[in-house]
Amino acid sequence: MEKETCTFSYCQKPPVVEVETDFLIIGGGMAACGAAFEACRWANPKKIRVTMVDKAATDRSGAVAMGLSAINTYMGGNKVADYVKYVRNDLMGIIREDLVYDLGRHVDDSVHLFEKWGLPIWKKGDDGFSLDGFQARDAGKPLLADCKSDEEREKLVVRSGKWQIMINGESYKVIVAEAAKKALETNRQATGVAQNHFERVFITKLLMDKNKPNTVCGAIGFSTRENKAYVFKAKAILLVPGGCVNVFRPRSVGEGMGRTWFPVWNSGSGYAMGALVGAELVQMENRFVPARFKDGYGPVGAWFLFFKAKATDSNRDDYCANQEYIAEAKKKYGKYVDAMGTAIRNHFMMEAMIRGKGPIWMWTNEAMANISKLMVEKLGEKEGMKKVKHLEAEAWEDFLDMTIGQAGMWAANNIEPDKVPSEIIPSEPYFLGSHAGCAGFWVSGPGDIQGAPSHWFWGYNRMSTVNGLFMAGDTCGASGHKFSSGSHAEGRIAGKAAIAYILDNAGFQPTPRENVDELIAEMYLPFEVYEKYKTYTTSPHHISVNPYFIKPDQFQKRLMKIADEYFGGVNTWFKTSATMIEEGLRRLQLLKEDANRLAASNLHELLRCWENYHRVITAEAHARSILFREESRYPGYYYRADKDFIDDENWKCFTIAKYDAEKDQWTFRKEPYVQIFPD
Ligand code: SFD
Ligand code: AMP
Repeated sequence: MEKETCTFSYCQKPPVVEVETDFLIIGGGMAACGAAFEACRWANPKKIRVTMVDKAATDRSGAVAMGLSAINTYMGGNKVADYVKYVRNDLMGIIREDLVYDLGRHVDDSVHLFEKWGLPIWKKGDDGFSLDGFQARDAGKPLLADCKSDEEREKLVVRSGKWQIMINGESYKVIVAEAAKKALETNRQATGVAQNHFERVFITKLLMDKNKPNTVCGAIGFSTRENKAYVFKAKAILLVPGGCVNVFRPRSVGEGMGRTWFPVWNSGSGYAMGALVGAELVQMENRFVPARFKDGYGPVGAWFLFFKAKATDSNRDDYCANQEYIAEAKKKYGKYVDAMGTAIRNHFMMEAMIRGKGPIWMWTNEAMANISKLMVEKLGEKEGMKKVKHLEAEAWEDFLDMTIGQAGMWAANNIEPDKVPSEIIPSEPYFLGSHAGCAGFWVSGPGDIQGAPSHWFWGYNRMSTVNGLFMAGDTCGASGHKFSSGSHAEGRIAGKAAIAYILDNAGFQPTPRENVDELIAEMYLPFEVYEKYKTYTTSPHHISVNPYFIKPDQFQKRLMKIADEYFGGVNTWFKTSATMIEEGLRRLQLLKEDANRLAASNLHELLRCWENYHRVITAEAHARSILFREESRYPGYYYRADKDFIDDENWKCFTIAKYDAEKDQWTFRKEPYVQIFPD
């Protein structure tokens, strides 16, 4: 089919807003807010301009939009080196220990700030029972920042697990965003710029510099509310648009489509935009398959760890303790089975289901009964039951704070979690670098961790292999288990390093190599295609068959079908093979070609077109990385059915992927893994 170009012959040319800044933050989530807060502190005295651009409204954007009920990374009285070991175990032995240690030593400061900014954090009462954040405040419990030692803090917080603490987190994101916005406002006043926070502007591509090789110098995007294109010029960029959802067909189809665990608006922009300018990716074969309450996607962590609920197969057996499954798994995956990390737990859950022992039940009712018994024993009937009622409310709030849909599902299905168990299941795969996954970019480490190879540090912490392009949160690879607090802390680390980079390159004049007008025309191509061909169908306003274009919804379904069936989605119990991936890649190539015929009838669809374009690149990076790595490193997340084993001898290494956009070619290399902290 002939290639389409946009000459604005059919659609209207948008006015172009040019923004000159120094440090551009792409995204408005946890990492972005951390970066804005930290960068402005260093930038303001030097009159360095900081700008944040978010596709949504920052108060409720990103993964924390609905809120959360736990902060999953808080060191407190724990040792940072133990945190590194925990992350290494959970991520099947391959992590950048320098990055993880660096994050661990900084994360608590972000948590202390959250509390100062107004986030209610649960505390232990004088009777040893937990107080929620408001009760703790009313009881005069001190702020964590005001405690004298980590030991004192450790005694105060309510741990759900070793690393997690409980919060009243409905307004978590609003609180974190407020601090970021305030910081940006101080920067606006210090530098005198008219505007430095742009909401509802979707970034589509990064710009590379004409004069300095391999150096980023800006980004382009469009407003999702008005007919306006944006060109940002910047000396350094932090690329933090989160992870990627909806590459794989979700379990929720039909009327449930759109319901997922990770947020649908994290659409792979980071992975794609970084890849397109040649930044090296790492561990893109990794995906996260979270075990979740079925259909509502409610997270299970608080139920497992805090309420101490047990999960079993339908015979009431603990599938993680099944000796037959363990023996079989050990033959293939060796010592990694003993760690019983998140992926391996999934593996055993599926072993049970495949043998006809599904559904898998989480015994929420028994957990609540146990808690009631304990409370009544300790406090007597009246006081005990009062505490139980409060905890029951927390159990509901766990989801009202975080995954409202789950509370809706329970209500709609007549499920009272204190009376009946609920079904859990491994959901569809997601790409992320901040939760129990480690997809992302290969970045420079902090440079001061003894034992880290010297070539893992190239001057600026969290800078990718493209000069001036920094990563954090979901986009910083090989270093998961950051969660919300760690993503914020990592944004701060990267933000500070980016300001140092700007100061060191003070004379740098960002000059885009590309013809920006052409890029804007390309950005609006889906409008041009739509306007040009809309009369070729009798129902142009419907998602209908048109011989000349493909609507984003249809495109997304095709992508999901390819990913699900060929790259190991729920359809095949996450199993794929070299030959399946090769066929999937052939189909993906055709889809990439058809991306030239994506059509948008309004701004919302234009957003959908670009999200899907970003998803396709992310999907390709993923599939090719699985193909390159000739083993099954993450059983429970994915299996190479033709190489269903872990092969430490050949594959205890990082997988580094690089894309050459001009040639449309991917290259791969191995980078040796280095253990820095002892077992
Ligand atoms: O229960 C563009 N997470 C949890 N973390 C915890 O600490 N505790 C929990 O309890 C957690 N759980 C949980 C979590 C997430 C979700 C969705 C649920 C439950 C239901 C994980 C954290 O939330 C996550 O690790 C961090 O938020 C990651 O931070 P970051 O900054 O990497 O991503 P983001 O916050 O999603 O922000 C992305 C931003 O980018 C914007 N954006 N902007 C411009 N142009 C584009 N092209 C863009 N594309 C995206 C977004 O709008 C957003 O602002 S539990 O499961 O364990
Ligand atoms: P989740 O709610 O499943 O996202 O998990 C939140 C946190 O609890 C993460 O740090 C998980 O690694 C941890 N977690 C969840 N389930 C378990 C479990 N069964 N055993 C140990 N840790 C868990």
